[in-house]
This record gives sequence, C-alpha cells and structure tokens, in this order.
Amino acid sequence: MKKNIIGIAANQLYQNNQAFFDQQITYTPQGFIDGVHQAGGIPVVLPISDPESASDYVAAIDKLLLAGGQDVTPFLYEEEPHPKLGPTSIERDSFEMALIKEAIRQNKPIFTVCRGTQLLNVTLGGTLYQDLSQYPKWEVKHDMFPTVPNFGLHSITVKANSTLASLFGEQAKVNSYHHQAIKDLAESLVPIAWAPDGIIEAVESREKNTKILGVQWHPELTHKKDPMEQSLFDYFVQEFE
Ligand SMILES: [Mn+2]
Repeated sequence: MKKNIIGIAANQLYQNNQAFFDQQITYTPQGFIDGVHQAGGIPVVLPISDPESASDYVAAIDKLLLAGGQDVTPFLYEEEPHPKLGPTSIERDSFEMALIKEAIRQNKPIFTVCRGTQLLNVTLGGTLYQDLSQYPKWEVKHDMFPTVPNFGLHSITVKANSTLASLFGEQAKVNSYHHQAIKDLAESLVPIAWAPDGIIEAVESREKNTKILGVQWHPELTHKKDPMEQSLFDYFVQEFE
C-alpha cells in the first residue's frame, strides 16, 4: 500500500548560532518526524518559501501538518503588538497561510499543533489572545515550561461523539505550552475540546468534507510514552481523509 506523504511545515532558526557557523537553519522538532514515521507515513519537511510556491508544495504531499513555534503576527488579525507578544516570523506566517489555503483548495487533510492551530484560526478569519493575560476568565496555567511535558498537564473536556473523543475520551489531560490562544473562532471551524477555564484546546472544520483537525497541545512531545498522543498521528496519517 502506498504510504501517505506528510508535509511538515518547517521553522527557521533566525538568530545566529555558532554551532551552525552562524548560518540560518531550517528545522522541525524530531517528535513530528518520529510520530509520522511511527504512524506509517513519510514525513517531508517543507522549508519556509515564497507563498506563491505553496500550490506546488501542496501538490507534492498527501497531507499537511503545521507545527508549533513563534507567535502569530498580530497585524494578520488587525491588531498592534501587545507588550507580551513573543517572537514572530511574518515569513513563516505568510507561507503557512498559503499552505493552509492551498491544502483546503486541493482537498488535502490538515493537522495543526499549537501555533499551527492559532495560525489556522487566523487564516480562516479568527483572532487570538496575544497573551492569556488578555483573557478575562484566565485561571489555568497554559504555559507549563519548564515543567517537562509528561508532568505539565491540564484537563480538557472533549465534545461527545467527536473523532477526538473516540481517541481521547470525553475527559483527558494534555500538556500545555502556549501563552497565546484562540479568541474569536473562525466561522468555518468548530471547537471540540476546552480547558477548564474555557480556552479552546481543539478544533475541526464545520464543513465535514474539509478535513481539518487542530490541537492546542503538543502530541509530538509525549507520543513515545503516551499511546493516546500517538493515536493522533496514527489517525491523521492513516485514517483522516
Ligand atoms: Mn492549554
């Protein structure tokens, strides 16, 4: 059986780094590579590129995976940068937005993680809290760093009868390493999991023919020890189409 080719949108190390002779480096966290391998897919890392090339990249893959990383550029949802905004990359945002639009146009499934889910929401017309201190009902610690991912957990409630509920059940615990979060959800998305303070922790497409699954936590950090987290990769690579 042909293996699915999973395009993983890469990050870029913009700061000079002596370990790489001050060259900029294209990379993705190893957990995404391993999770896709373990699920029986072929991971292919897509370097940040001209948005106009997104159609060619998407044509070359079966499914698209967006990883975590920088904060989303607030101008993309018409806000000025809040004082607590973290590092951003408009190059990465622009390319990944083009990848999302192309994947939807070419009818290829999308799985997004953390920042990827936030960017997905912005691409489809939603907005973000630039920092959770802007969220009036904030009462859960969502950035567990430096606690290691096995221990840095909060609860989620998963929508009954959703695909995510079939993988995680209706109550679960997930890691959490984000200080931004979905504010206004894009009209074409629906929430399928929430933290106890109401923050949206997972989304899918309202239109069932558009295959989108987004989570706010990091399955790539714990998938080797936690079969529940690996099940997200398995589902995305093998079944989501
Ligand atoms: Mn969280």
